[in-house]
Amino acid sequence: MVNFTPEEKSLVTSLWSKVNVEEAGGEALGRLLVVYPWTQRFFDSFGNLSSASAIMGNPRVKAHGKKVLTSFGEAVKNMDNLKATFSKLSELHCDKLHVDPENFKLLGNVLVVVLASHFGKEFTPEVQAAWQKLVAGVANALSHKYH
Ligand code: HNI
Repeated sequence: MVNFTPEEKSLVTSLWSKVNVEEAGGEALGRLLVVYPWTQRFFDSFGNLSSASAIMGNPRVKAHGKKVLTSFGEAVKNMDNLKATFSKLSELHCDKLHVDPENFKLLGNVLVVVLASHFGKEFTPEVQAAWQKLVAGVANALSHKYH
C-alpha cells in the first residue's frame, strides 16, 4: 500500500496537467514494445511491429497508448484509492488478457523515461520520486486481482 504526502501529490498533479496524453501515451506504449519486444505478443493484431520506426509510427499503437495513459490519469485523480480504482482493470488484464503483471512495472518505468525526456530540467529528482511511487502503486493495483 502506498501513501502519498501532500507534496508528492502536488508534484504529480502539477506535472500531469502539462502532459500531452496522446503524444506521451503513444510514445510510452511504443517504447515498451521496442525496448521489451516480448510485450509485442499481446498486440499481434495491431499490424506492423517489425521495426522501431514501424512501431512508433503504428496508428493502433498510438491509439492504444492514448487509451492506456488516459486510464492512467485515473490514478492521478485517485492517489489515495488506487486498488479500488484499478480493480476492474486488474480483473480484465488477468482473466481476459493474461498480461503478466511484471509488464505493468516495465510500462511504468518507460512512462517515467518518457516524462523525463519531455520535461527535461522540470523533471527534478523530487518529481521523479513522486512519479516512481505512483507508477509502482498503479502496477501494484493492477496486479491485485491476479490469482
Ligand atoms: Ni492494458 C486494454 C489500461 C498496461 C495489455 N488496458 C486496456 C484498456 C485499458 C488499459 C483502459 C482497455 C480496456 C477495455 O477495453 O475495457 N493497461 C492499462 C493501464 C496500464 C496497462 C492503466 C498500466 C499503466 N496493458 C498494460 C500492459 C500490457 C497491456 C503493460 C501488455 C504488455 N491492455 C493490454 C491489452 C489490451 C489492454 C492486450 C487489449 C487491447 C485490445 O484492444 O485488443
